Amino acid sequence: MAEITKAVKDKAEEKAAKLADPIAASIDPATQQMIARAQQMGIDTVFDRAVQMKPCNIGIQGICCKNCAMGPCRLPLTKSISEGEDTRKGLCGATANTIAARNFARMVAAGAAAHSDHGRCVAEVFMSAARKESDAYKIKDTTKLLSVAAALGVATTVEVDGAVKDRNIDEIALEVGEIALNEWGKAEGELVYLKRAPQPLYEKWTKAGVKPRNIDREIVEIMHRTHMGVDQDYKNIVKQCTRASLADGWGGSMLATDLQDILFGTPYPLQAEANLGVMKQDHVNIIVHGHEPVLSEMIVAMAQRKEIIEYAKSKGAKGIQLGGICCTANEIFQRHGVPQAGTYLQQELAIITGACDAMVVDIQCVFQNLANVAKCFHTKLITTHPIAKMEQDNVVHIEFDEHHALEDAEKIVRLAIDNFQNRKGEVMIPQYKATAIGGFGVESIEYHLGGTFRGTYYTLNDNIINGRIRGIAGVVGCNNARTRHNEAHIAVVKELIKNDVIVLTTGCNGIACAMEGLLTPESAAVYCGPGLKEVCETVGIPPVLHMGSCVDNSRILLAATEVVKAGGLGKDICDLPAAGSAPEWMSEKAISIGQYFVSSGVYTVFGLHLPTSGAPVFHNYLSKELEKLYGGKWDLEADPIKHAHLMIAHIDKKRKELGIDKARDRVLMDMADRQKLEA
Ligand code: BF8
Repeated sequence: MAEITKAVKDKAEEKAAKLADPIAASIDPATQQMIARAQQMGIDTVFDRAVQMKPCNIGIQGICCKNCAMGPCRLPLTKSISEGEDTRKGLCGATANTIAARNFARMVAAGAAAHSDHGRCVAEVFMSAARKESDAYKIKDTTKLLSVAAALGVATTVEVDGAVKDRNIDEIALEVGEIALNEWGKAEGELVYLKRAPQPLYEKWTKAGVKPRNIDREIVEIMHRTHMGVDQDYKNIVKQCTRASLADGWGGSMLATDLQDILFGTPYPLQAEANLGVMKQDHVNIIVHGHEPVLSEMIVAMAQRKEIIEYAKSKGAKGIQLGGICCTANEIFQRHGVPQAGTYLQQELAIITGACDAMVVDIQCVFQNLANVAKCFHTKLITTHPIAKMEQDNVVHIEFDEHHALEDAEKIVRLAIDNFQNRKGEVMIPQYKATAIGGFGVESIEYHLGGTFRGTYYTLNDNIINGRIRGIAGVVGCNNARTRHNEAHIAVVKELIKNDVIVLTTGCNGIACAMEGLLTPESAAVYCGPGLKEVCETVGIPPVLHMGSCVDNSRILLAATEVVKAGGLGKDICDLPAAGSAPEWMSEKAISIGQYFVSSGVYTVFGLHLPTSGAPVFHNYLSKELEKLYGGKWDLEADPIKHAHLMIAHIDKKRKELGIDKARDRVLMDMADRQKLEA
């Protein structure tokens, strides 16, 4: 007995001694500094936990089935299996393909649910604004309202006595809200926004029978099909993955983006800063973390009020400094220029500065360990969403409701201010931050690269055709503690822009690029190939355009559609010299995004690994066969340089197919040239 106790103790001590090497854990000096500080203070972070706990080698390959109580059934892939006949099966007989496809489908369902439930919450707040039930939320961007109304089939004019007049804005807003909310559960038909896609893509979806009927139904159907003993054909399961993912990209996420823009303003380029160095020692620091701008917008508004700033000063602070983590950071950065304090993997580190007076969280990507870290400091950790609470007793729950949103925001901000004087111990804010320009979207790209005069994507297309811009890449997604923080994000993006590929970024890749200084026009001279550099310098844009949060990947779908419409680059998204990437993905949302990019015609490369590798036939279906249906396909490459070159090779292949593989400039001819031609 004594021996067992000793062994357990030794194991615990050995585990405790195993800490992350800060330099190996992140490329970012601010992150390295905070990991080291946490270790000195005896506080564990995700980086240490990643060293101490290895992932399950079977789960990582997608071949563990725990969908019934006869299992979990684990079907490890051995060398002999991959080379010979695959006879693996679970107790019920489920093959590795069925199991991996079911697991993959459940990831799509969870990801689509997360984005779409976020969208639903925004739609409900939108309705309450349209009904004028809330003082806090108003219809802010009427231009966007009118364009969304048109996309949803809502009339924007009325005929009165034979004359056509503009319809009342409030009436339009109400109808937009009703139609939008109906998209989650309508009994018949298909999602309205599918028709925003290029016609050939819409026809592919029709032919394949994958047009989503309503958002909720497709997610529920995945849960049904993957229940024990239902769908046992991986191809049929993938078909439902496509339906649910399209319900996310062209449904829940797109509605979230549109309605957020109407309520809070469509982003236009603005400047801010990024990284933990944005926190200020002599200010009340409030970190807003999560996803729904419904919450963060109110905190931003409240923190700017004169009486609130005075209150902060009365407590000895010089002011209030807001900062964002995760996609909330992207939301308030793109609309207000609020600094981005950090990526997903930096959430614990913001508290470890000792200067975080409150961390306010809502939904998604929030570590439960924040509560344990907050316990070591004075930080108030405040949950705000009814569906996302924490069990730890040091967490304060202030439930946010659109009917009293400003009161809730005031309570939260005052709590943070009151907490300023409770700071204990030394504050250490890493002195690293970078300037970043964000706020690009479908509308602002049209303005910058097309001009209001033309009002199209003409200039962008022209520069792709003449070869100055080789192609377009959407690089998006998370950080993952199983790989060095930000290393692959930055390496992939730098390799792409070096090769004249313009990058559209969202999510934590957007924050990583901001921290690296890639979101500035000046970075073009340092990192870009000559063609992209010339375009960026002429137009005054960064080579990496920040398009917002993860739900805003819908902006990338619409931007790609605008490029198709502008002409000269094929008839469908799959014809474009374009590719997608998620170098450090980790969340189920990323899988849903990947699937809707692929099903919209985009060649999409993920880093790290995919939960499909244990079922090679299923993996091949995703990485080869889907292209025949939709023009897009999955790929996997962990090495960031090879990853970028897979994308570039695809872009070059598309350029060749379009007949634009040889760079050609438009030639200005004088009379002598013309006479030569005529001769
Ligand atoms: O939705 S990129 S780590 S923050 S999941 Fe999460 Fe991934 Fe960051 Fe936003 Ni998106």
